[in-house]
Amino acid sequence: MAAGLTAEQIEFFHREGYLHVPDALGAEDLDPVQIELEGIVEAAAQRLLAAGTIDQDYGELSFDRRLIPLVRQDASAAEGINFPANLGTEIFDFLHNSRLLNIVECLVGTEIYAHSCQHIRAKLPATGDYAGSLSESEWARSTAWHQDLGVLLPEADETLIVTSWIPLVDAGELNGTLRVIPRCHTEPLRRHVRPPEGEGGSYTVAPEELPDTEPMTVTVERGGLILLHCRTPHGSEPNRSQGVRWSMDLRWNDARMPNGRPQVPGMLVRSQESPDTVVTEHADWVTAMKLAQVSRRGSQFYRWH
Ligand SMILES: O=C(O)CCC(=O)C(=O)O
Repeated sequence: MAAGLTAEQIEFFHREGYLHVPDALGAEDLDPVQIELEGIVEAAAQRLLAAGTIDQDYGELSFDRRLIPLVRQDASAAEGINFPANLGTEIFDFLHNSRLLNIVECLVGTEIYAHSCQHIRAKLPATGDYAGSLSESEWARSTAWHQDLGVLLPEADETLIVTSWIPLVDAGELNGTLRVIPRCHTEPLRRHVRPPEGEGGSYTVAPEELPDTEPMTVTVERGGLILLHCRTPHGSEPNRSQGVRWSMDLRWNDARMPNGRPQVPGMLVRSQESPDTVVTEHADWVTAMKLAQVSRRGSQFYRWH
């Protein structure tokens, strides 16, 4: 089991702009998060069964299958999975996971802020018919090339924000694992544009600004993770497998630095300087997140016009 990162891994991250860490986490770290997600899917199935929009609850299907027939009949089956709908106690605990934070600390230092730009993704197989407007939502799509700094405000330009991309199932080429363009993170931020009308999605690197460097497809087994520099272009292909590609992308930065998303609170999860201000109460996090959903309305989220 990895305890932090080795000097070689840290050097690789700073040279390449990403790092694959196999066996970073164990079942004891990931299973509670998965069980909580299974509970969210179960609750959605029972709600939709009662509402009559699905024909059965598909409770016999495994974690990587059950959501597919549910969403095919009612796209709202996936609504409770991602932040801020999902503010469960297990994901809260995972944001404080000491194995994960030991790794993160090697890159961002001892004052660790869990950035509010974070996602839990159930990336569904891209083939087949889905109900409602699912084809326009993020669940069945590829993720176009972008730099995470490109979707944050310029106040974060001097901050190292590290993404930890953590699959809950084995992730490879077939189910649309992460792809990265290495060794671009020391260059200026590339211009981002909105995808063409009707394609939906967030800002992406303008096509003429894409680097020539060959992208890498990073295969990660459950328990492994990918660390990404916030200036590393990355994206993913559609999920062409028969199962759901479950993953989390959680971001971290030095809490004393601007994080580029001031409208939504993250939380301090580890600190040597002010340990008393680490958020340890789940209820405090939930309250802050719910308040932010109301108070951020109308504020500017992106640097591009
Ligand atoms: O999970 C994916 O397919 C894309 C993740 C991503 O773009 C990110 O973590 O910024």
